[in-house]
This record gives sequence, structure tokens and C-alpha cells, in this order.
Amino acid sequence: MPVITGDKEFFKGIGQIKYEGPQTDNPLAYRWYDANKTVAGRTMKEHLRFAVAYWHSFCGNGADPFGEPTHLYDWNDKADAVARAKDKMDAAFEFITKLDLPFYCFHDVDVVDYTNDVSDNEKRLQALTEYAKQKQAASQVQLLWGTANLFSNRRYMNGAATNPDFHVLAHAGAQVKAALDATIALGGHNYVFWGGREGYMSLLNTNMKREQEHLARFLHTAKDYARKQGFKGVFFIEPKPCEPTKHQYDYDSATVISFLRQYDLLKDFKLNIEVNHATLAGHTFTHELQVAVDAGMLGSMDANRGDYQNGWDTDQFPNNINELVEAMLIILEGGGFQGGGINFDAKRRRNSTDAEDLFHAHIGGIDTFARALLVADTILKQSEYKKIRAERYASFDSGKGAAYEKGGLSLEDLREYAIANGEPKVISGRQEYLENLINRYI
Ligand code: XUL
Ligand code: CO
Repeated sequence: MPVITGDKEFFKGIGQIKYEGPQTDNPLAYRWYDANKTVAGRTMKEHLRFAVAYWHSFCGNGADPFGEPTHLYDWNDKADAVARAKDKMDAAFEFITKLDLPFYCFHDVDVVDYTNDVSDNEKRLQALTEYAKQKQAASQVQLLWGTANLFSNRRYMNGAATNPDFHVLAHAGAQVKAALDATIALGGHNYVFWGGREGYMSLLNTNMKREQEHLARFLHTAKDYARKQGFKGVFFIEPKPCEPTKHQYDYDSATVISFLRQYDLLKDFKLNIEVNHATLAGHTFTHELQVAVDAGMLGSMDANRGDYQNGWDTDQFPNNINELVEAMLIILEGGGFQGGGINFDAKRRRNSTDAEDLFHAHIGGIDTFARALLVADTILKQSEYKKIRAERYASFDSGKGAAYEKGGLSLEDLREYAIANGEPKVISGRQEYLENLINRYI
């Protein structure tokens, strides 16, 4: 992939990041991610489908509730919003092509600053859509998904699609229409809905049933519009249990799947699972992945990690090889992502202030996933991992167990079997053995 810069080079002194292998001393090289290497029948690039998140990497400025920005970019200088946005897009494509990654993701307001003028916002986004088209064509970078930010503007403080005020909901509709138009014009592979403020802070002022019905109606309305415009991609819901609202309607994978089933949305929607959202919901990331895989609904993932010592969405870059090997086992056995890929919904820390830190953050996450893919593939091919799990259920493979699975046994039959066969043996689940097996292959 060629490196694409605008008139100005923003990440000076950093060239294209290349695969140099595990032995390299170069911190600005891939040690495990070898894009064209074939693993389990597909290249690493095809398996992992890495995407850079526009909001964290090019909009986030290191500010936190206690302090002012620390990441001071020189693509934010110009007074005119469209000119400023083009500089930012130059920086984005320079960064993505220097990392040699295939995809990016954005919210509408990441690409260009919005005001409260609906028509002007549409024009701004259209101008940047045209600019992005050129950048995509020159670089071969593609849009993994687009989305609308329906949570930052103060009009959305009580929700967007679930707002008690229809007037606010209409603004959300206008915004989603423009974001869908941009996604479609750019050949976006998917479109995401993350719940944002679609939830409640207090039941004292909330009609939960009505709000959930409005959310379903909104998703149908958006989906029908996109399909009418010829959009063939997948819609994703990204579960998250809380933050910013006390209780979000897209709490976790199981909740979202049953919501989609109840409102007849299963055909068009899949899940975009985010690591730290899973842990905020009191689950492991692998639990959320498995729930999605079992329902045939693993669409995509937002990669990051939380912090074991606190309970909020810290969006750190992933770096835990054990966790990612366990995740890759599920993703590989589940047949991969349906439409999506691995989007780094992660930010470097407030005090990581060098432009180079943005590269280190991504290189670390990319390499950890690539290594996890290799390890998981070896475990599936060479170890007893699958066999041990299969054998654990062997009593259902034949005889009465198999008959039971098919619905052929009554409660009386179970009683008879229990008496005829006496007390069951104590059978180990061998958890520590399996944990050691994972470590052995790492
Ligand atoms: C928020 C979050 C969002 C979504 C897209 O926690 O993950 O950035 O990924 O709206
Ligand atoms: Co996310």
C-alpha cells in the first residue's frame, strides 16, 4: 500500500511500518503481523481486518474531566471547518497507510465539526465524503463502518431514538440519514448503532416500554432507508451496559439478541462486541463473543481493554496475549467476523504525548492480535483442546444421551436410567490443565 500524505506530512520521521519478525529490535515494526501470511486458509489481513478509529486517533485530544488537552495536533489549525477537516483527513490517511491497515471507522462529527444547522451539516459531510472518496481510491483503504454520534450534542441528553421528545428524535433521524448517505457513498461495509444515551437515568421519569418500542421503530426506519438506497452491508448494534446512562437498553449480547428477535430485526443486524463493554457488563470478553457466535451474530469487534482496578470505560489498547488467544479461539472456531473486523476503539493515555505514541499503541495491539491468531490456530490444529471439550459431552453422542437430545426421553425414562446405572462417576472439568495448555502454546 502506498503511503498517502496531503500537502504536509504530519507524522514526520516515521515511514511505513513493516513486518520484520519476532527478533527485530525496531519498535516501529511489526513482529507478528505479517499481512499476507496465510493462517488457517486466509491471510492475516483477511482474518483480522484491522481498522483505525477516527475519533480516538484524530479527534481525541487527551483532555479528561480534570484537565485540558495534552495531545496538541497541527491538523486543527484552520478556521474554516471544511478546510480543517480536510487537514485532519490528510493526517488520518497518512497514519492508516503508514500502518498499512485496510480499514477505518468514523462518526459523522469525527470527520467534520457539526453545528446545529442540519442542512449545513449535510453539506459539510458531503464535502468530506467527496474528499474521502479520493483518499480511499488513492490508498485502497476502505470504510469498515460509519455511524452517527447521537450522544454528544446537548439535545441528546435524554437519548436520541429513545428521547421522550419527538422533536429530538427527528434530529437524530436527520443525522442518521446523512451518516448513512456518507457510508453508502464511500462503499462502507457496515453501519453501527451504539446505544449512546439510549437508556435511562431514573425510572421515575421514564416509560421504558415506550422508549424501547421507539428504538426498534428507529432501527427499522433507518434500515429501510439504507436498503432503499441500495446498501447491502450489515447493521451492527454495539452492546454496552452503562456509561453514559445509568442503564442502557443494549446492555450485553444476550439482551441485544433478544431485543432484535422481539422486534423482527435479526435478519439485518449483527453484533459489534467491544472488550471493555463486556467487562463493564460483568462478563468476560470471551463470554460475549461466544453468545454472539452461538446465535450466528458475530459481526465485528471494537478492540481495547479496561483496567482491573476500576469500573469505567478506559479504552486502553489491547496487550494481553492470554485474553486474546482465548478470544481468537472463539472467533476462529466461529468462522470469523460477518462483515466486520477489528476496530481499535482505544486511545493512548493522556500523558502519551508524542505522535510516535499513536504508532506504538496500534503496533502493540495489532501484534498481540496477530500473535494470538497464530497461537489459536496452532492450538486448534495440534493440541487436544477441541478433543477434551468434545469428550466432555460424549455421553450425549450415543445411546440414551443422544435419544434425550433428540427429545426422545420422558422424565420417567430419566428416572429409570438413573436407577439402572447407579451413582455417576466424579468427572474433572480439567480447567487448570486447559489453562496450562494455552500457556504452553503461547
Ligand atoms: C463508546 C463506544 C463508541 C462506539 C461507536 O463506548 O464504544 O465509540 O464504538 O459509537
Ligand atoms: Co466502541
